Amino acid sequence: MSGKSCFLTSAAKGTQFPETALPEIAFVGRSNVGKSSLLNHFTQSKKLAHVSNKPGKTQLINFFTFGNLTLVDLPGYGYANVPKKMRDEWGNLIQEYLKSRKNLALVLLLVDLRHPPTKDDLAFAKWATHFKKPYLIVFTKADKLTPNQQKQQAEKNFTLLKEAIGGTPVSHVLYSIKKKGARLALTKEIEKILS
Ligand SMILES: Nc1nc2c(ncn2[C@@H]2O[C@H](COP(=O)(O)OP(=O)(O)OP(=O)(O)O)[C@@H](O)[C@H]2O)c(=O)[nH]1
Ligand SMILES: [Mg+2]
Repeated sequence: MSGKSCFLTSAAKGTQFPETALPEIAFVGRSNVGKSSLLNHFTQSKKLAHVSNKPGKTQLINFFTFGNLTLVDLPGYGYANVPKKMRDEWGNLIQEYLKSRKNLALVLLLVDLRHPPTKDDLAFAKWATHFKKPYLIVFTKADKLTPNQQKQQAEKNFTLLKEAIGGTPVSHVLYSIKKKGARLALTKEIEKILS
């Protein structure tokens, strides 16, 4: 998976979603899990999406073109001290997105490998099954654990997520923006699902 990447547009509501013909892959997960970082690393472009130490950096839906794909950076959920109104707006926007994008081919659900999935991760994983789109769990920040810990954590976290999802088939892959091999492993999984 390669090609030129460029920013397409930002959307705060459905009417601002761009009309595109390419297969689309969305990145979703709690705030600070590494969505924007993964997008940059995966497309090998350092400044495509904004990365921040401050959770909640990405508040809009951002669309990018990458080769013959559209990649979509969705705003993160579950950061602390968010007023209910904002949480509801987030839910409505994501719902509108997941419902309306005809070319949406895959949802990547990012979960921090180091910690058990949060209440919000589990709730989202379950909710996402309603939209009947293929999705893939990506465990991020793998470099922060030893190879042994990575294996153990991935098994534990994946079991919890699968329990939340019920019978919907889903697979998982590990990712780290510090490891070159991560891109290849994710590319292979994506190609399997899109083929
Ligand atoms: N060590 C390590 N740090 C990472 C990795 N991925 C992301 N980070 C760090 O995690 C922090 C958050 O990354 P972002 O990519 O901004 O996270 P996000 O999910 O886009 O956050 P929001 O836009 O707030 O939803 C940054 O400090 C990144 O450098 C990784 O694979 N390894
Ligand atoms: Mg972001």
